Amino acid sequence: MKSIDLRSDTVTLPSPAMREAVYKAELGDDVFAEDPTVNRLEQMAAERMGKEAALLVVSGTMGNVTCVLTHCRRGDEVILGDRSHTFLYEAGGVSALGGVHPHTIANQPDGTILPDEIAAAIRPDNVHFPRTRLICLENTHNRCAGSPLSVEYTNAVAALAKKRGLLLHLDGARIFNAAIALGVDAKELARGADSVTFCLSKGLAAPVGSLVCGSAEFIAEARRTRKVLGGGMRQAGIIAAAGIIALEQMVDRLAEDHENAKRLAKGIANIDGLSINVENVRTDIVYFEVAGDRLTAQQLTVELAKKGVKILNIGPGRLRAVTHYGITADDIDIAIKAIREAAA
Ligand code: TLP
Repeated sequence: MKSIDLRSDTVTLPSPAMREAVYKAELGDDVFAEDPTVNRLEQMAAERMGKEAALLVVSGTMGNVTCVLTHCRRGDEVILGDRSHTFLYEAGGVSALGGVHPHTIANQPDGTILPDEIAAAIRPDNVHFPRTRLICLENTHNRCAGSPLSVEYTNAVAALAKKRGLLLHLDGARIFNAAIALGVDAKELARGADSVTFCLSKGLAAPVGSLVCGSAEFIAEARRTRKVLGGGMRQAGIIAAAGIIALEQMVDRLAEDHENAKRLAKGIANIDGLSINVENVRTDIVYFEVAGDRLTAQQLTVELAKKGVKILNIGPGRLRAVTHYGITADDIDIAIKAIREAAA
């Protein structure tokens, strides 16, 4: 029985071209900035995001915490969505490691946080308050249906940040999914941000790594933060080699994942006992709910696992499936059939 693992796009395995590139990678000591493969990947990443420089980090979590700690001092405040990955799923790193105070604003169903609410959350200069320093956005927005945030929206928040003397960080873990869904260059989505992170190890299928991108001055400081976090790596070209292939070969194919996600969503919409908003599915992430009390999300995931299909129960009554490299349209049809049987 073939396992169809839809828990996340992080489960992707490296392509044959990546394995070959890893084998052949030219290496050096990256803490001395002497790994030619890392240097090349960082240059490519900066170029892709329209920034001066980039820094390879281990993970998206490390990228976000590196950026927040580089932008903020202890006691500063960051404004971010209440369903953002940085707030929900990064072990409280910005406060645990940086002493940075999170100020959450309700995420709208489309992943935005409203500019008026951001403006209202910015603290006046008063000895009682933390200093507002940074705004964070997430694109695509994982918990909000994998929604892509538009160029116009991002620019509006960037303009607000600039006007109020704040910085903007973009968690672009899946920024290429957003770019493909919107039909724009990823650069345009990153233009207004002072820093942006994107991940190699999600839909782009590399085994490890994320890139932090920004001005040369910011990246020099971020390099120091990365060192503090223990993230100065040595022959990291082993990681970067697969990352280069990810950028060269795996970006355009994300469109296929989006089509498969839509196919899955349409299939789920026809299954009794489940509810889904098909229109919300615009990238590779599919959320759906169990309707009524006949079946729990937990029962559904357990039954599905017996049929070789893995999805995530993210609780109460809510499930997530993510399409990715290695999952075909045929796999989606098999998964739909399994979900129908399990739901029955
Ligand atoms: N997301 C993972 C889990 O942690 C939930 C997933 O399976 O979706 N930003 C965003 C928007 C993310 O979705 C993730 C990972 C990260 C940052 C963190 O990346 P990693 O896992 O590389 O630390």
